[in-house]
Amino acid sequence: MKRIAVLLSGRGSNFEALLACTAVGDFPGEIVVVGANRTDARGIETARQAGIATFCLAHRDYPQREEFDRALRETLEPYRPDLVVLAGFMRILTPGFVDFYAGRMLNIHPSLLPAFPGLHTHERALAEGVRIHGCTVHFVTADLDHGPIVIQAAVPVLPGDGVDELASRVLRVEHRIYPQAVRWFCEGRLSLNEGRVALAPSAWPRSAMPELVVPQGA
Ligand code: NHR
Ligand code: GAR
Repeated sequence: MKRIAVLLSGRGSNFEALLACTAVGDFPGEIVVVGANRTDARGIETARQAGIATFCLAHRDYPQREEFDRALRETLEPYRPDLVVLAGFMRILTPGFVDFYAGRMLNIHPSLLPAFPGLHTHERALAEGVRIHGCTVHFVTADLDHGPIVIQAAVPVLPGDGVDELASRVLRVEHRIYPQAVRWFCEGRLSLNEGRVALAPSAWPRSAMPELVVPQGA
């Protein structure tokens, strides 16, 4: 069982989607802690109600990014995470922090990278008039939003879309691909080779996958 730490800054719907997946059946990982850089993050309340350990470290209390990141790492380490999941986490992390969790930290970004790194991706996609938009799960590296890509999902941009319509269409596919990527990581199937992600085949023959086993009497 892999130990998962989630970092978020707000609503936490990606955390909720992951929680729903880890809570059922044979998921090979468990969320051991949820942390935020703001005390008012709604995702922290959700985690508390689910009985998960939480912490808030207000980045405003740390004048230097390095100090905040050191405190973040010191707070996370007692939970011995195998994987750090950024789920709507809004602070850029320093190279020291990123290197410490190299190969074991994932982010979901609301665009089809390498298009639209950074913030305000839906506004920028609409302004460019792209017909296809989406989201990307990638390993986090010091190069912001440029780490090795694990999985992407695309959605159409439809006539009449505003930021809210587009953001919610993207969010629905975020909730599907992020738990999938985390599952692959926890199954030990993701590897990094020259900056590219490889997915090893499942150890289970398809016919023996638990969800395909028909119970007696069904
Ligand atoms: N850190 C590193 N080193 N590398 C990445 O790829 C990271 C990262 C930290 C967060 C998420 C990312 C996204 O998916 C992420 C990826 C925040 C900003 C940002 O500009 C940019 C990208 C992402 C997250 N943050 C401002 C800052 O000064 C603060 C903005 C705010 O508080 O609203 O840190 O989009
Ligand atoms: C998601 O759309 C996520 O991709 C995006 O913020 C939203 C968080 O929603 N992430 C970023 O923009 C990172 N800079 P959630 O809190 O409901 O998961």
